[in-house]
Amino acid sequence: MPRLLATQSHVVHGYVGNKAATFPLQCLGWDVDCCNSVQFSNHTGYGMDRVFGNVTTEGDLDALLGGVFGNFSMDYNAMLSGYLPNKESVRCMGKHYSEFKKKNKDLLWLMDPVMGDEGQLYVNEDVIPEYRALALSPDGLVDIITPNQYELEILYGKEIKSKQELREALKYLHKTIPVIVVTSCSSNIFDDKSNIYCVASIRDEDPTIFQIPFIDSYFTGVGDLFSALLLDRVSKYYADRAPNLKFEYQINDIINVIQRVLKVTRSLSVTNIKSKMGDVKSMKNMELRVIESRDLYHTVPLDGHGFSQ
Ligand code: PXL
Repeated sequence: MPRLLATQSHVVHGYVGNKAATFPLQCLGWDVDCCNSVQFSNHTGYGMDRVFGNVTTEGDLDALLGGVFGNFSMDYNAMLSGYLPNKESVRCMGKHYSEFKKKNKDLLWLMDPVMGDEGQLYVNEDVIPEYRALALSPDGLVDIITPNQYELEILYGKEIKSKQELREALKYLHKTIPVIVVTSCSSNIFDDKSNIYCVASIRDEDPTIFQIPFIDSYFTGVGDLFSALLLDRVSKYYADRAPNLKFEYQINDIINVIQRVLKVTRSLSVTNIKSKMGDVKSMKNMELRVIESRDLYHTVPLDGHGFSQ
C-alpha cells in the first residue's frame, strides 16, 4: 500500500485541508499520515470571528515531522503540503520535506502554495519569501505545484495578463519544478466570464488548457481535494507510464471527479441558495460532501465529452 504524509489544516467540523484529502486518498488505496498545521473549529470562510482553535507552533510541528521522519523514514512514497498559516510553519515543513526528499529522490512532493485568491491573501504575508525559496530552490526538490493564478503571480513576482505572460511564468518556474497545474486562471487571461480555466504544464511540453463551467457559489476545500487527487494520479502516471495514463487524461479525469463531487454537494444541499463568505448557514450548506461522494474518486472512464484542450 503506498503511503503519503500530508501536512495541512485540520478542521473539527467540515471538509478542508486534511479532512478533504484523507478520506478520498484512503478510498484510492493510500495509507495517509496527517500532520495538522492548524486545528480550527471550521474553515475561515465562515468569517475570522467564527474560527476557534490553534495554529500548531513551530516547536510542535518540528517535533511531529522530526518524529515521523526519524522513526519511519523509509516508508513514504509521497508528501503533500497545503495550508500553512505563517512563515515559521512553511519554513519548518520545507526543512523537513527537503531533507527527506534529498535522501529519497523517487518520492513525489506536491506543494500547494496556499496563499490567497483573486488578489487577496489569506495567510500571513511573511509566507511569501518562504514559498518562493522552496519553489525556486536550485536543488529542484519540489515535483509538483498547484497554485491558482494569484499564487502563480506571487511565485513569479509579476502580474500575468495574457497567455504569453502565462507561458513565461510557467517557463520561469519550470526551471526548478517539473509539473505545474494552475488550478484556476482568472477571466483576464482568457477573456471569458462563464468558464474558469485550469492549465496543466509539464516541463518542456506544451501546456494543456481545460475549460470548466463556472459555478457561481463559494466552495471550500476543492483545491485540497484537487491536490490529493493529483498526487494520486501523478504517482500512478510516473509508476506505470502506460499510454492510457497520459498526463492530460489524468487532469481531465480529476476535473470530472471534482465536478461530480460538486454536483453531489449541490444536490444534497438543504436549499439551493448561493453560498456567501461569512454567512454560516450558506457556508455549511456547501461543505463538500466528501463521504457521500465515496464512489466517485476512482478514474472516470473517458466519455469523449469532458476533454478540452
Ligand atoms: O484550502 C482551504 C482551507 C484550508 N484550511 C483552512 C481554510 C481553508 C479555506 O478556507 O480556512 C483552515
